[in-house]
This record gives sequence, C-alpha cells and structure tokens, in this order.
Amino acid sequence: MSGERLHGINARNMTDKEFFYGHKACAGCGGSIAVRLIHKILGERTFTVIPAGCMSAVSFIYPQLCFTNNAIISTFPGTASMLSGIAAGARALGLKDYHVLGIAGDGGTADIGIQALSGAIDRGEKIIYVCYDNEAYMNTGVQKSGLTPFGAKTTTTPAGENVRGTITKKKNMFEIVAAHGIDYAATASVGYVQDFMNKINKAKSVDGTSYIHVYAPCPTGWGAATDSAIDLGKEVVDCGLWYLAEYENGEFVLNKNPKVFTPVSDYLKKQARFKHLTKEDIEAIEAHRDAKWEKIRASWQIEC
Ligand SMILES: Cc1ncc(C[n+]2csc(CCOP(=O)(O)OP(=O)(O)O)c2C)c(N)n1
Ligand code: SF4
Repeated sequence: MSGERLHGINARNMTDKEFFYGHKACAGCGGSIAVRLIHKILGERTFTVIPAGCMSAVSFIYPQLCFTNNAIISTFPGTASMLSGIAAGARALGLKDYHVLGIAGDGGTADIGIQALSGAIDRGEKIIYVCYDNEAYMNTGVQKSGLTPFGAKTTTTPAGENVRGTITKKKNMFEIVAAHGIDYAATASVGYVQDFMNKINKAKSVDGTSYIHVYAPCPTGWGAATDSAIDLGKEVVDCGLWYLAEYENGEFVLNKNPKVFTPVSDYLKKQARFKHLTKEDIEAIEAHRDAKWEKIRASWQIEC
C-alpha cells in the first residue's frame, strides 16, 4: 500500500519520543491519535500551526501546554496563511531540516480555511497541511460542516419529521485540492494507521505543498463507543464510504480497492448520528457510494 516499500515507517524506525501528550481530548478521540502520530514522524524540528478547533482547545491550556515542539494556535480561517508566513520566515533565517505543519479540522479546512489553503497551494508553499476529518464542527457542539456526510444528525441538522439529518453530500476536499495541481495529496484514515504514517513520511520529502486528509472518528460527536475510533476508521474504508488514495505528478492512484464492500449499515448502526436513517436512506447512501467508485475505478490508477 502507498509507497510502503519506499517510505515504510514503523515502530522499529520511528522515534520513541513523544511530542503531543497530556492533552484533554475525550477518551478514544481519533483526531488526537492522528496529531500524535504526525509529530512522531515529523519530529521535533517541526513548526506546528493549529487553528481554533478541538485539537487546539485540548492542547494549548496554559500552563499545561501539550506540545514539546514549536507550536502555535492560528485564527480559525488562517492556518495556511500562518504556515506561509512561517515558511517565509524560516527561509529568510536560512534554517535547514525543518517542517512547517498545519493541522486543522474539517470545518477549519473545507469551509472557513479553504481560501488560505487554496492560496498556499497556488504559491507552492513548502508546507504540510493535514485535515483531520471528524465530519462536523465538534469543538463548538457538533454543528454540520461541508464534510458532514448525507444523513448524519448534527445540532444544526437535527433528525425530525421534516428534516432527516444532513441533506447535503460530503464535499470532495481531496479532489478540490488535487485540482490545484498540488505537489502531493493523499487521503488516509486512523483505521489504516500504517498507510497514514507512510503518507506523512512521504510528505516529509516533498519539495512543495502536501495535503493529507485523514479520517478521524469522534466518538463523542458521533455517539459511538469510546473504543471505536480505530475500528470505525477501518470500517469506513472497507464499506466504501471513504477511500485511500494519492495524487502526485498529475495522477490519481487508488491505494486500496476492496473486492467486496462490507455492509454500510453495519458501519452506520454503530453511531447514534445515523440511527434515524430508514432503509431508503441507506440505499441512497449506497447508490452514491457505488457511483463514486465507478468513477474512481474507471479513471484512476489502481495500486492493489
Ligand atoms: C472566525 C471564527 N468563527 C468561529 C469560531 C468558533 N469556533 C472555534 S472552533 C470551531 C469549530 C471547529 O470545527 P472544526 O474545524 O471542524 O474542528 P473540530 O472542532 O471538529 O476539531 C468554531 C466554530 C472561531 N474561533 N473563529
Ligand atoms: S469532541 Fe471529538 S474531536 Fe473533539 S476532542 Fe472529543 S473525541 Fe476528539
């Protein structure tokens, strides 16, 4: 899977240092797993920018700051702007061997931060931008974002007689980013942790802009068991509602092509946010999934 041969990183070749610990994330938070792993791979010479959102709220609590590398909170829309400024500053100082990293939620990326991100990609800034996607604005109470999937109940898209949860489909952020002609983009999931780590490791050596979109289950906002983040992150890929892919040199590559999808309903029923869905709603989700995969399989390279 995704460059494993060339870029394989694992417990044997990864540092045993920790750069993100003592945080106040909920038990079993998928986003916090992603943040920890990213830092273990990029290391201490990383300038980290995190905007308003769960990952900054749980970690920059003075005096218990949870990063041991250089880290800062940005404004909600300003992650990629701040990354651009740090990259320029580091260049001006003649620094060597460092990474400029942004980690933002789905709201901070696909909605309010998209303009700054688009500009940074356009300029080819040497930055690594990671979107941890928990499919809603979690930090402020589970409001719908542009990446909330069809059918999910949020506090702004309740499930009642007239409105049946979210009525829009998940914005296709990976392909929006790729459409810029970015140097490297990938999708990942905390449920496929080796693949995710390999992609972060690969982004380290990209001479330009990298974007990694990692699926990061939120047990609290999704109404799921506290020990379910990894399993849900795997199941969402296995049932075809998420996919593992890369974009580089102008080409899309699918890293995992399930022969048979596991039942979508098994994935959905583990989460209270979907419990109101009818058989017809689930069929609509499956039909959308199938149309998406037909397009992917017809036009992308398939790795395995
Ligand atoms: C300009 C601005 N608008 C609104 C807010 C309030 N706010 C802070 S965090 C947040 C939600 C963040 O959602 P997301 O980016 O998806 O990350 P998550 O909390 O899910 O990790 C909001 C709306 C803000 N800080 N700044
Ligand atoms: S609300 Fe969700 S994303 Fe936020 S800290 Fe809790 S589990 Fe993590």
